Amino acid sequence: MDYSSLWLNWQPINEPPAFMSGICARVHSASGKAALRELQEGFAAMTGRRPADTAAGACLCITETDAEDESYAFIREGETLRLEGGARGLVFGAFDLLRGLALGKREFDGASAPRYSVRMLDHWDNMDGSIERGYAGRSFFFEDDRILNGPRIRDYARLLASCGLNGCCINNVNVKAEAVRLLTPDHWPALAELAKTLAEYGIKLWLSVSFAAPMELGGLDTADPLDEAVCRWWEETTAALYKAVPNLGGFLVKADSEGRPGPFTYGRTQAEGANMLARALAKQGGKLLWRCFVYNCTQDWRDTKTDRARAQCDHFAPLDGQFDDNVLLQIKNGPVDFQVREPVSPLLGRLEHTNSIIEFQITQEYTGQQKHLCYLIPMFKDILDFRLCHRAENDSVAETVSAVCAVSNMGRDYNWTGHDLAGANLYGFGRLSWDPALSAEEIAREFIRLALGDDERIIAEVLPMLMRSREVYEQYTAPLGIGWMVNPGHHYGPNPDGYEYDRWGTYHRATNTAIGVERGPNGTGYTEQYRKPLSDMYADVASCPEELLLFFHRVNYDYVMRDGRTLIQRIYDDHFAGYEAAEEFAQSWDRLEGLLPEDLFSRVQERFAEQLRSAREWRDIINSWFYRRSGIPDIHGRELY
Ligand code: GCV
Repeated sequence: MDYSSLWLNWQPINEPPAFMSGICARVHSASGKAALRELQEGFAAMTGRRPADTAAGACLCITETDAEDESYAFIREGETLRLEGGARGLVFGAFDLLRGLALGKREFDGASAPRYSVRMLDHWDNMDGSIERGYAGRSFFFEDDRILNGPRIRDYARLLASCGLNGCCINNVNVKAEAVRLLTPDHWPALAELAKTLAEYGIKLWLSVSFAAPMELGGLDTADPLDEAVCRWWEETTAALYKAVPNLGGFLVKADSEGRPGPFTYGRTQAEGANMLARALAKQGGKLLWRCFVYNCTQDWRDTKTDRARAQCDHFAPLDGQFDDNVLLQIKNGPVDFQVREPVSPLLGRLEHTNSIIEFQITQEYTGQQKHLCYLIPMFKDILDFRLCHRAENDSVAETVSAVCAVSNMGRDYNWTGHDLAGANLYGFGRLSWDPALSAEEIAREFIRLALGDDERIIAEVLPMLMRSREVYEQYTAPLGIGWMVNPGHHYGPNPDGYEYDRWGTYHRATNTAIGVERGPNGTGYTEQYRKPLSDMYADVASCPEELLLFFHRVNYDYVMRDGRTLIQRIYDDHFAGYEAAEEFAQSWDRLEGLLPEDLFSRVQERFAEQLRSAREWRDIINSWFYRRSGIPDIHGRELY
């Protein structure tokens, strides 16, 4: 096989329970049969014996019910275990059972259902096979403007289902070139085949579409959402598409964002644009995911009134309640763009009557591009647990959103995710999407044991590394929520002024005495977009969480932090400490030589070497840049250039 099986690499287990000796199956659908096949093959790998096809004696009985949802239940009957669920439920249940067995669990009982009904990966794949912000090789969905299918797609579906996901949007939200034509019958037979492969494992196919498609494909001279011919074109196209590809989840749209077409061109609101498409989809039982990443990306750096962080709330909060039920507003976890540290998007707490889907990014665009180790699940947990204060209780992000998605980190590389340990982000996102109450550490431990090896020595090295990795990455890159400071375009490596004189609205506005944008009531007023008491907490520099100090406030370099250090000293200290921690990671990994497959060991070893090189570069460039700006030396006399 020319790709790894990640966490689906079942190994022999100790003391297999009696029910593993046989399987009695009452399944009829393709998904029910897929679940059965997974169990047969999984049991065989774990016990060394193919389970008997039997109803007698201790066995596993799987029964497919008519339930449409994704829930399943384990019921114990003496030495026999029953697994019951609808077609899709059985798939998730089968993987849950296999995972449990592989992790040493022997007793199975009770029901399980996912927290969200939409749990998906967004791929930014282009039909020429390239991937926008892809760090794991080319697309496995597309090549040469064609749709691919086959064993790798089937294994992709298995991977998604086995960690709890149930959907994927296969093409880039920047819908260009051939991808516009996914809405033409030319591509539907291949889409239908792909949808079928995915559906076997309970995965729904979604498509990104261009808001201007009626003009690009339909020969109309407008894409105005209130134009009758435009509405008709979408309705007819959507109906025909669903006829050809019945299992479609719906559409994902990036409109009026970074040059993409949208309703603003016609003086229409985001709600008018979204509802028009949603109505075409509603007739087919489809949903519309409408992205809120709408901001002015041509801001002049001299314009200090416009604040990109405010944009999404400014555009969407006033429209709360105006979106149809099958619209989910897709909101990035932070107000700007997937930086290593951002506050939670205030828009999440401003929608009382509108469905929302939170968008995470597991492709590591700004977090080391799968060359650096950065386990993102602790950060996702913090975000999901964050209380938005829009109601007295049940006000966490996890309890507020109706769905979750993440920008995929997968590609055609042998290990799927570029860095072998980046598989933990994929696995972890899936596990959280099913059950946001799981802890980041539990998930990391599972991933290590399933994907790397069930050996205490491996866990002892890798677990602390994963758990610290985000904080370490944060320490040696842009400090305390200021963000950016990366090379423009590809976004890898340090460049403190890289975006400063550009048009993207991501300024730090550093002078020789201070840095940061003031976002309190006397500044851009961004803090006011939060509910109280959050708005007050963020507005006051004294109560603002220090890790976000430079996101919210403009601060002098000699500002004294809570522990008595100056801001500048904190920046120097973090950068030296972050680099040292990266060194420890590389040494820790080296101790695993001989305990892991040689190819995996050396692939990751190479990544750590690059992480170290890059961390050193970050440390030196950031520290020296702050030193030259401020003229303040390091109190410990370490080398600044
Ligand atoms: C798909 C950032 C990325 C873009 C991405 C955009 C988005 O700006 O750099 O590559 O485009 O976000 O989320 O739409």
